[in-house]
Amino acid sequence: MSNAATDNGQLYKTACTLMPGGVNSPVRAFGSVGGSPRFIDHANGSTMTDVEGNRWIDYVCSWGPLILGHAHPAVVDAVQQAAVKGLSYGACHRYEITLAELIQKHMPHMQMLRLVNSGTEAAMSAVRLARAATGRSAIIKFEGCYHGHADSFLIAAGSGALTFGTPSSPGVTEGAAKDTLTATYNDLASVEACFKTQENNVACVIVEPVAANMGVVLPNEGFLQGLRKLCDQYGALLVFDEVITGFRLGLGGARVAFGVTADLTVLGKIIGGGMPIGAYGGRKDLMQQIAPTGPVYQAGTLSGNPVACAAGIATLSILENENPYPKMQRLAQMLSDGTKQNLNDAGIPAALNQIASMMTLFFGIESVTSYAEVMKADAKLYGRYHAAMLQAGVYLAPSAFEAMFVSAAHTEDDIQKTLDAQKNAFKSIA
Ligand code: HOZ
Repeated sequence: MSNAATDNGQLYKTACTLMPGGVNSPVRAFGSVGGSPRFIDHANGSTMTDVEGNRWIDYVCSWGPLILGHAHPAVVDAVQQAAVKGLSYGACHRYEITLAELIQKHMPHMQMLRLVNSGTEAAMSAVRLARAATGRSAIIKFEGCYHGHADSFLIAAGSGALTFGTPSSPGVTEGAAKDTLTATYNDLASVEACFKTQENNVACVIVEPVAANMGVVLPNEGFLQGLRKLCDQYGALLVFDEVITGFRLGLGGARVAFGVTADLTVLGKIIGGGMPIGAYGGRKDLMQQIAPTGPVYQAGTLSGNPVACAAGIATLSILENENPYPKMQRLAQMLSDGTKQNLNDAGIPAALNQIASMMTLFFGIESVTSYAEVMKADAKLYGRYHAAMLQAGVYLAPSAFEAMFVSAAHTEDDIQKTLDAQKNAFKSIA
């Protein structure tokens, strides 16, 4: 049977006959960095091992959910215990209440929330609610920000859409495109200009408080506060997409990190501890407009799945009880300081954007605070760097426009090994 193959090349060949590009999500393909994807056999702590026995220190961490590392024993145990009690009920259960309470404890502005199956679903539902609540149809999003693959977000989108050169995807209707206004991240004047084009018709501004899908780009001082003000001035809702930043910047997310409170917040990734999940929530008066208390329809067979909730509860409980944030911050700092030193030694110009345990290295440019600067980064050089690091036992995102994550399972030894590998990688690409 082909799926018993222990050869990456053979598996990729078979996968390509079955799935577009051999993958189930474009960002997993190695097209933009050269080469072909590795097929993972197992993963544990900070490492992943492929079917050929190659082992890597992993900084993708499943694109963010694995803040505790791969297969954390307490999370696996919680999943096993939940699974034997039933994989899905399509009915109410206690796990969903416990998870909602845990989220709300740290994000009290999510006065009510709804659990769904992915970040895409959560973002698309939050925007539907914003439109219904305001009676307006347009939304403002930012170039290079990614909110999942619903039609209205695939305009100037980040992540795989940017990596593979289709930031505005075919298949999105003119109507959907017309209702999505795009502004420039960190540029409040561009947001105000969008508001002015459709003065009384903007339902919401949706933003990643720290952009992380065009690589990590930090909000300038006052940017998020400025968005809050503009939304209030023009009667629009502010939606924070915290699918990546939620429980990554700290337990309280962007509200605590930046002191700005959104009307609606979108979560995913970490709150499911590696199982499929998403959530959206916010002001009670808004959330009560969701069916069945209100007329705004949104539903899901597997929403609030008990096994996913159990993984999320275990993950958030560990984050709360063990507080690994200072450790992750220290390791991320060690990685970022060491990387800057290595870049300097190799004479490679680059910008390194870091916040908490997430970062992105942009080659060929000194500083990156905007989408325009992201687009000036040397993605080809990143491809060569990626290949050299993969060869040396470090698994980085196969795209120049993604975040790299340090988890609580990474160790000082992992970081030192990474920096040693990087020294040689930089020499080979300089
Ligand atoms: N936000 C993730 C990457 N930036 C999405 C992962 C995916 O598209 O598979």
